[in-house]
Amino acid sequence: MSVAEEIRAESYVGFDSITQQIEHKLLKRGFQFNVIVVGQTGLGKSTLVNTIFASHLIDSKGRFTSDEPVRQTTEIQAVSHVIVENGVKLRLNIVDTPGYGDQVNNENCWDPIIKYIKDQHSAYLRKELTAMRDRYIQDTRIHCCLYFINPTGHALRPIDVIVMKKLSEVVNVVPVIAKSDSLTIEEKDNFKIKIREELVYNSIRLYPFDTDEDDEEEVQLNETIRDIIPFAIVGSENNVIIDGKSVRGRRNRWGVVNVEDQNHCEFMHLRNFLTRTHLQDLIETTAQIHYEAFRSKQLLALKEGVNQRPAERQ
Ligand SMILES: Nc1nc2c(ncn2[C@@H]2O[C@H](COP(=O)(O)OP(=O)(O)OP(=O)(O)O)[C@@H](O)[C@H]2O)c(=O)[nH]1
Ligand SMILES: [Mg+2]
Repeated sequence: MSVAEEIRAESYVGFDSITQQIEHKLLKRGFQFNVIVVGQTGLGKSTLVNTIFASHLIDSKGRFTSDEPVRQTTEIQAVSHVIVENGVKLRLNIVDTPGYGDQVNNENCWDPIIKYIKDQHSAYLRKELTAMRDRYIQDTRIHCCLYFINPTGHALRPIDVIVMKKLSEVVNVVPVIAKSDSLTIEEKDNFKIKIREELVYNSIRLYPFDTDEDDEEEVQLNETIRDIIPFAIVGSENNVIIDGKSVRGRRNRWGVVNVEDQNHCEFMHLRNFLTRTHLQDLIETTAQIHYEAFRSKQLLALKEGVNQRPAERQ
């Protein structure tokens, strides 16, 4: 050993193992990821939840093949599964919501959904503020909201604009074109452009947000995802046989849509986006942007309440 090497060996403190320590701790605890699906009735929200859980993420558990037809969802309902991959544990929670839009008066039909999202923030804040707070707080905050758009091929409906605007104030919103098997390739491409234009026109700020950090990798990643959003998806409750293999799909008179085939729809892009490329970022932005905004507003209101009370008494 040379002298220089000897000195290096002696002065080696070993703090570079911190990454392994963090990793070990995180892996043991696992990750919690919460998604909500929102949109007008009958656009395939419940079907997509089932499709996501069935698409190789999880095997043979839950209601993945059903003989019963899907029923209209009547209440906000969470479905949860733990996925383990190479020793990493992910608890995926998908919240299904009742669709709206079939009432004569659809005003404020989105209120229960906004309330649900805010309630999760409020529950988290309450746990954070208790004197004996847990070292690890169970996280039910919604990290991503999939917003279902009717595949009309024309434009967004006024109700979509209103609801997306409201939602984008409290959660990361990612729009998807529902039942995209009903659009031709050209119609789909034009519809995407139209939707993007309308979002800009109505100043609806959706995920991913521009960061001030100029991390080249992140900028690149967000650019590619912006080119795809809104994801044109297809969901299915049933398996079909293609080339002897059983896959999630929809059989029509003129052929079969394979949900997991990237030439047929963008379901796999959406799944990769959620579970591979943007999982951590969605969790982080929820905490740093949406929850932080909620938290500071609540704490400020609390402080004002305390300051006001003596004055009120006079
Ligand atoms: N063509 C086509 N039909 C679909 C697709 N996804 C779902 N469907 C069908 O659309 C109907 C409604 O699907 P649901 O999943 O119940 O819709 P929902 O959005 O949950 O409806 P609500 O619970 O009322 O809000 C069902 O008959 C599905 O089989 C799709 O991607 N393409
Ligand atoms: Mg439903």
